[in-house]
Amino acid sequence: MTTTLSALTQWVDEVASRTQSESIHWCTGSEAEYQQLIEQMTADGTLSALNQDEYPNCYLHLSDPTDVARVEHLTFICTDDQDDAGPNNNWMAPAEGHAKIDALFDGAMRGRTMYVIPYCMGPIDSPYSRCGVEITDSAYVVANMKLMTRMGAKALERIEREGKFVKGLHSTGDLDPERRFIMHFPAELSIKSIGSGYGGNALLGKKCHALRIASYQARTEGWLAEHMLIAGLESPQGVVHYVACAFPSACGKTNLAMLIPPESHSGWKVWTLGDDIAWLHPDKSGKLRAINPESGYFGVVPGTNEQSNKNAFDMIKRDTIFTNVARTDDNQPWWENKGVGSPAIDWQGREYDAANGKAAHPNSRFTVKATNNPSYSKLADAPEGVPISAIIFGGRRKELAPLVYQARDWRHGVLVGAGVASETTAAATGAVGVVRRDPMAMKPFCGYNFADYWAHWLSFEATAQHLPKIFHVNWFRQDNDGKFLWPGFGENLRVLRWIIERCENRVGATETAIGYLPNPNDIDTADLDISTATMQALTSIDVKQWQDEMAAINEYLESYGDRLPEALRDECRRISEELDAA
Ligand code: OXD
Ligand code: MN
Repeated sequence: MTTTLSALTQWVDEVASRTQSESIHWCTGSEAEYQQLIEQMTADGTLSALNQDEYPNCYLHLSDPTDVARVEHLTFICTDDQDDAGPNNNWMAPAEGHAKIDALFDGAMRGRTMYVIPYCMGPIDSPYSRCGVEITDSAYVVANMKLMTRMGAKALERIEREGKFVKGLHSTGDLDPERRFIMHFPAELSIKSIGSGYGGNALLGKKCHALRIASYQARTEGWLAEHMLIAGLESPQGVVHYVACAFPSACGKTNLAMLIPPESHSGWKVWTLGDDIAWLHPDKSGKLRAINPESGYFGVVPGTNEQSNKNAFDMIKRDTIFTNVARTDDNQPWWENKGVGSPAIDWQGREYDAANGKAAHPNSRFTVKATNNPSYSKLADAPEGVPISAIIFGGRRKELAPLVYQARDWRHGVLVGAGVASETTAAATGAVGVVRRDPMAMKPFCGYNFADYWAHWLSFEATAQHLPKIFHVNWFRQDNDGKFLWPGFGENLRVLRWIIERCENRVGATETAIGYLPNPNDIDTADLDISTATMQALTSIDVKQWQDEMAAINEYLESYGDRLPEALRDECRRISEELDAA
């Protein structure tokens, strides 16, 4: 397979000559190709087969121990004007960025095969989808891209038809963290990544294309590329509402997207459309419609068990690539809080010894096709996407943020999103558990200046008539002893029900300075072991704490200077004044 598109041939030739690759493989995306890659990687030690009786078609990859998460400090947005990248991004001038990274690509693929992966982000025939081509020297990346995207011949046909595609160049290089960079050139629709073979650093369709480059494209084209799960909530009466939820990395998006209704909610169903990324487009009728650009999940493994996420637990029992988990003595994958089995070999391939720390890396992952999910929604393949009733922001906050509240309107909702903060997790390198601002859960992923991004969000008020209602949730409130106040997981459906009822104007709420809070009795807690006092605590605000929070949000927003939309400044002032008056 080659291509009739001369821009693509020319780029492939240029890369081959710079990187000195030994051979070129054009990926067809066929099952046979996938199996051949798996065989090749099990033969050369990149993968090892797991227990095929218990985990058919499952394999394990152990990455370099210095290459286990996204590297935000080595991720750059290269725009002519530094202000276009904004204080939320590391910046380099495009010429400097190219020069720096091209020098690392010189000869980087000597002796290696260069894979050309045409892919489509989104249903292959959707007008909302966008295509790209990733060139990589990693067979592991090819296999993951096969699971995560619509990859191969059909995508190439679309690329040839459209003539436009995002160029993603990747090499694992020598894995030296000193020679590792992830660079984005939004104006050129191009990405260059070297020195890592891990997740979002290397599977360029995901964070690099579907969020950083896409958010930039979406701004000029009038849509939104967001770090959001998409799920359909079906009531016993058969009414389905679709919600899009933005939570920072490793805050339970996958669990929520695959939620299993608790026994008390028989008749309810949750359908998964996506667990990480949503592209939202206003349609002709003024509604926002969502597609999931991905076709698979790259999910955090530790903590996945029969109770927390049975759908995922079952889904990853076959056809899954595991990265950096431990193994039992009969070669089954193992991770902390799996609930069964015990580790024999840790994620670094050593005999398990508790003195060495966790058996599975906290950011160990599964890669699996979305169609393996028992709650997979066929509408995930619908070219027109699904209409979104509610946008839900959230974060991991021990205190302050109530279980749920609703923004007054779109403009206030944009402020609620801009003010999202969360405790950091193992999904990125760096300290864990520190509260940081993560507006719209997009801090690591917005491809341009946040101030312009908020202005873009605000602009929808003028163009779309039936915008979703906006909410904020927090499943992670703790008491003074560090005990979670809310049971979480499947029980979160109770909160989602309140959200739907609000969307249908079927339930009242208490108006406060920060938005509409549920009357505690309106959240159904039947069969839950939760006291009235706890529900009161979860559905009320501490005015003093919120005054401090608004001051902190204001200070954060002001750090964006003159580009900060005046509407956000006004919203902030309004809320602070109302808190002062309360
Ligand atoms: C992810 C992340 O891998 O957000 O989805 O880090
Ligand atoms: Mn994510």
